[in-house]
Amino acid sequence: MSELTVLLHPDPRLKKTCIPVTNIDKSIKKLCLDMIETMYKYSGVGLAASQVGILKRVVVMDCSEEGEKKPKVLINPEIIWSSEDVSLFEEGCLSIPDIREEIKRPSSVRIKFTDISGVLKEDFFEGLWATCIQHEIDHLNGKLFIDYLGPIKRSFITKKMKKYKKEINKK
Ligand code: GNR
Ligand code: NI
Repeated sequence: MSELTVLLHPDPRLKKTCIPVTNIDKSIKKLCLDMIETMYKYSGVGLAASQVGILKRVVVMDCSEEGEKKPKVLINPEIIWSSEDVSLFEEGCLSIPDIREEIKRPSSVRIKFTDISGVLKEDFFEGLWATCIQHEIDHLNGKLFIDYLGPIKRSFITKKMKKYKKEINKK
């Protein structure tokens, strides 16, 4: 397995709509394993393929208790139902390190997706799992959690990130 590089905002690839996976071949399976490794390495609870520069509709997630390790692979995930009630969660993103903001989203969702064996499945998510899958599907559609914030807050974060990227490029 190999660890992948996580793209940092702002990056044009994080704004792109990812394309559906039509064939789960060896390269997709390797991508999933590498994404799981990368997610754990950076202590994330989810990762979308666009965050590692691959513009395909692939998501990995693990919101289980620490030490449990129950990674999920979701290919072409789609929300087929979302609850009327919403909840406020403090979100973070591996592509926007050290920024945390409260975002309002439906509390629970039903998802349709293809698993790593190519089987079409449905699953119900609530709590952090529900927040996370919505955050990841947004990534596949070129949307970041900061896009839910007002323009002033968002441009402040983008400015801070540009500065941060300049700093780490100097090292
Ligand atoms: O690690 C992550 N934590 C998190 C916390 C609240 C809501 C969403 C997330 S996803 C994030 C990892 C990430 O950037 N996934 O795209
Ligand atoms: Ni993210």
